[in-house]
Amino acid sequence: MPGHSIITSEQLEEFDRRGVLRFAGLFSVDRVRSLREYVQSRLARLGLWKDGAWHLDPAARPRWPATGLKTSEAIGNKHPAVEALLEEPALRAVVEALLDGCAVDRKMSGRPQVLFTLPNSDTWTVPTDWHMDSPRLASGKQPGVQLFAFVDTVEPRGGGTLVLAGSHRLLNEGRFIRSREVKRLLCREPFFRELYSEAPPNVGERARLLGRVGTVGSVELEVMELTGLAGDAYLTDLRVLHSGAPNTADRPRIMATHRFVRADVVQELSKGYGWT
Ligand SMILES: O=C(O)CCC(=O)C(=O)O
Repeated sequence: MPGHSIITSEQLEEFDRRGVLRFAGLFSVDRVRSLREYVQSRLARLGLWKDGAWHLDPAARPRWPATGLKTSEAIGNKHPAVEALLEEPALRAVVEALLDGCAVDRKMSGRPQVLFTLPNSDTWTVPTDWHMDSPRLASGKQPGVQLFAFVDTVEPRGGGTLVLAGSHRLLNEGRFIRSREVKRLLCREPFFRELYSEAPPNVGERARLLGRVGTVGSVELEVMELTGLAGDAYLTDLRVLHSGAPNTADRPRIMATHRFVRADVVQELSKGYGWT
């Protein structure tokens, strides 16, 4: 199968089982630097980046869950440096392997998006707004994969996305299920009641949920934080539950995401959403 040589059979097995795979240095230094410089140039207009350093006014610091800026307006994604992420040969090969050679529907997949969070909290927590970016399909097919790329270093508690490894294997029960129904169904399980629940009232106490492992039926789950160096990336199954997280670091979190939707599920997705 073309592209498979970039991924070992152990990695493919891990992706099937956990729905999450890490790729250190997936992107070339130059490609990531171009994107980082584009983001910095946009933020320079707002006075947040100047003379090669961040200038963040503590008095104007947003408070989690606010991220500080409307990223689509302040940064945007209609720029060659953002779109160029998709041209990375190693990324293309990895996606092809994870989709078992299936074509990607470019229209449904849209453009990559920058994920940006200003420092916005002193206290780190595991949030409650777990969601996924694709429904469960009646056919049980994997709808695609999602890229989470590091445009700059993201350290632990520095705003990296949280993912629930293994969650893509839940609720594949032969019917179309949207994200909000997934939440209702999963809350029957003690593991998920705690993950989705606002209790305990002190949000800082929820930090202990990071690394939490559990099982639902035969499915093993683990709460993970995505962290890495510029150029590193994770690929996740599009059904994996994930959440934004507070940024307790002293610099912004800059990542990028892209959803690769399989061409062979577009009809089923459209029908399920009532678009056709
Ligand atoms: O890391 C984040 O800000 C969350 C990203 C997210 O939920 C998504 O891209 O679907």
